[in-house]
Amino acid sequence: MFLGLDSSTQSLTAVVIDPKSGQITCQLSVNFGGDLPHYQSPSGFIPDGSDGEVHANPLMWLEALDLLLARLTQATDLSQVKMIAGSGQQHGSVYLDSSFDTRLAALDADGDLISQLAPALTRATSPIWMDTSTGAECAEITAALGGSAELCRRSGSIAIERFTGPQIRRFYKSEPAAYDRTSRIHLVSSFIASVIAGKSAPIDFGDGAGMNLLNLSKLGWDTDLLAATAPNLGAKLLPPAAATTVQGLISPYFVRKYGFSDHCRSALFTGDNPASLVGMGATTPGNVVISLGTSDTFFAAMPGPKTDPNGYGHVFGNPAGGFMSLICFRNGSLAREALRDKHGLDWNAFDRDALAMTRDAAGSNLMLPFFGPEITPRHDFSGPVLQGSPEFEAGTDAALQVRALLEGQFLNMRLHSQWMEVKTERIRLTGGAAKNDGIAQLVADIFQAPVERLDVLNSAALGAALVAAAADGQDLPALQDVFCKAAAGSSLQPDLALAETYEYALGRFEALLNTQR
Ligand code: XUL
Repeated sequence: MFLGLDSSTQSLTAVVIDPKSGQITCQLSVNFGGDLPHYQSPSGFIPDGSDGEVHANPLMWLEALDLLLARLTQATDLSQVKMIAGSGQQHGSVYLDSSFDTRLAALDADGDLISQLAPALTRATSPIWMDTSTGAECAEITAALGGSAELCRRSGSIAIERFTGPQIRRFYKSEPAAYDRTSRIHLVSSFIASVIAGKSAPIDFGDGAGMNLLNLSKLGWDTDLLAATAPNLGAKLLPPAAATTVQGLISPYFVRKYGFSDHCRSALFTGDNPASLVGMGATTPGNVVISLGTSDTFFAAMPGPKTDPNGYGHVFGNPAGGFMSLICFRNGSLAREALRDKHGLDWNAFDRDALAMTRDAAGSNLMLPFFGPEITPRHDFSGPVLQGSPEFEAGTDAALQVRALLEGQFLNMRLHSQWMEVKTERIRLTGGAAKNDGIAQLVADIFQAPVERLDVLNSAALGAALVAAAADGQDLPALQDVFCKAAAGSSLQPDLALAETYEYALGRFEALLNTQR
């Protein structure tokens, strides 16, 4: 059996898989807000930070680990687990002094993790991916590198506020003495991996690429980026490595306390998005995952480290080898909800009926589907921009606006993923709105590729369990065929007759977008 752990923003989740039976044998979560209310972080972070700061208490993640494993012992026989791997919310960072590794090596199973590891923290709280406080630091790092294009070419992304490098720089500038006392900086993923392994674990290429510090073509820390970020930073990071690198036996703490076998080993942990790519069975180029949530995300495997010349998309390491893109669209379900509420519709009338009623109008009316500022493309929209028939523009026909909004969202995705130069052969659709057949068919038609939907609940934790199995020598594609199957009857083929319609609409959409810049 293999255990995958995902330390996300709101919860810590375990998925246990048994490749022999092809079954997920156990899934359990600890919810930070609900299970650990004393951290006063109802949504997994400390509310009301100033200046765009969003931090979480790393001790909460450790306490969740003890609690989750205690619960797992009631649900499954942990002595059967051969390998553990995991994932974490990306970009978040943990700052530790030189006692961290000695404390890890000496963990006493009669005590708990928080009391034994808390003294090693040089920063009481960890900035996480929701933090937007580092605008000045992003500008400084960009200037030191001679511009955004060079930074993006090297690291896979322009300087991004939530990325770890700018966050480290802000810490160095605001608390230089604490920065000096820091001997090890971990991501959320490598922090938990270190605790499991009983020694500091390297950051993997998947999560490491979310730091504005990793040189993608060299797969090592970039000396110029390190120097532009903070002094002596290279010494605080272990050399990065592939997610499937085995760390050796897990810490005796977990063997004694939770009944793991003393042969159980651990692999590296990666970011939650790279792990989801594995858990969605999409690690081969040509596969795309579209997740429809508060924000929509598009991620896909890529063979080489190609980067987005516009700097909207990010490039991370793919745990199965090669690279992956991640493109976020802020106006996801928030825009869908705004239009639904504007016309007083319910979800059925919105997704299903409106699309069915307007099939003949495919591609004819255009909407730039942005109800507020967008990041892809980066622009301060204050509302959607409409171009089409009078009844569409006036909003007297709500169904036409619904179709144009949804078409606009997926045309925008298609447009802003072209830089990858990977032909979309299959789309795996996930997230709340994915259940709707009308939306799924629209995605198939606009991308002209088959769409499948998966029943996977915890794609990152499942992906981590699959990485654990791969690190133990099992064949990842074969495992993905078993564990990442499309839900029965969920697959939809594109309507080939609409290929030209949407090709033409794509050009007009781009032209309309260009009028806004
Ligand atoms: C990715 C990002 C988020 C976090 C969420 O760049 O910031 O998806 O990984 O956990």
